Amino acid sequence: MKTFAIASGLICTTILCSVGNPAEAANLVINGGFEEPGLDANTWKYFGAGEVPGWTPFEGSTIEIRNNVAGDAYEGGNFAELDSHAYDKNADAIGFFQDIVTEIGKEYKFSFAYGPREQKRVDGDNLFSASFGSFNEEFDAGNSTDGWQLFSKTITAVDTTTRLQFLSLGDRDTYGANIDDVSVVTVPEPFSVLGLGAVGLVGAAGALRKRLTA
Ligand SMILES: [Ca+2]
Ligand SMILES: [Ca+2]
Ligand SMILES: [Ca+2]
Repeated sequence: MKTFAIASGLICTTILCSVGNPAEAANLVINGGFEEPGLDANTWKYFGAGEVPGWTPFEGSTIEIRNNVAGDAYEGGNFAELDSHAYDKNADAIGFFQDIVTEIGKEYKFSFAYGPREQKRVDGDNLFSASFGSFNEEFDAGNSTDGWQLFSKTITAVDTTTRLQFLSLGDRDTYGANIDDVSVVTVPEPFSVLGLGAVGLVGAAGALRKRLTA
């Protein structure tokens, strides 16, 4: 009876482990939390192309990164403000992107945290869009007193490179939504989950046999 309980525990642990850990899969987004470049506490700066690891501003845009100033980071010390600073107000798009290497037909969980700019000046300051591959959605990060919100969506890749992008919408007044903790992780396929479960069952059965024959 005790041996059976131990074996059952092994099975459950193995299955739970294989099902419950997708969040621990490697983040395919480089610098998803905007922790690079490092900033002194309570300071902010804006950056051009090639200055922020992983991220590229759209032509005419910059990438503004703030370290716990006009809002606290959701993760780490830094976050990005989409309606950045010192950009070309006539640019086609204000925002930034990152191209992710993906596998056609494979599922990916795309997630990020978003929040409103403190001291926002007009309604619509915190509007933005997020897209990843075929997914594209507009968001309103709310009012200046609202906190961080989390969003996640599973998408199936249709290309070997999938663009992840955030665009600032609404007034171009340098005040807009904040983004942090951007993540893209592979979703385990049902087959591999079952496969891992089967490995666990085989291992548990082996442990049970060993106990019974010892
Ligand atoms: Ca961060
Ligand atoms: Ca700004
Ligand atoms: Ca704005």
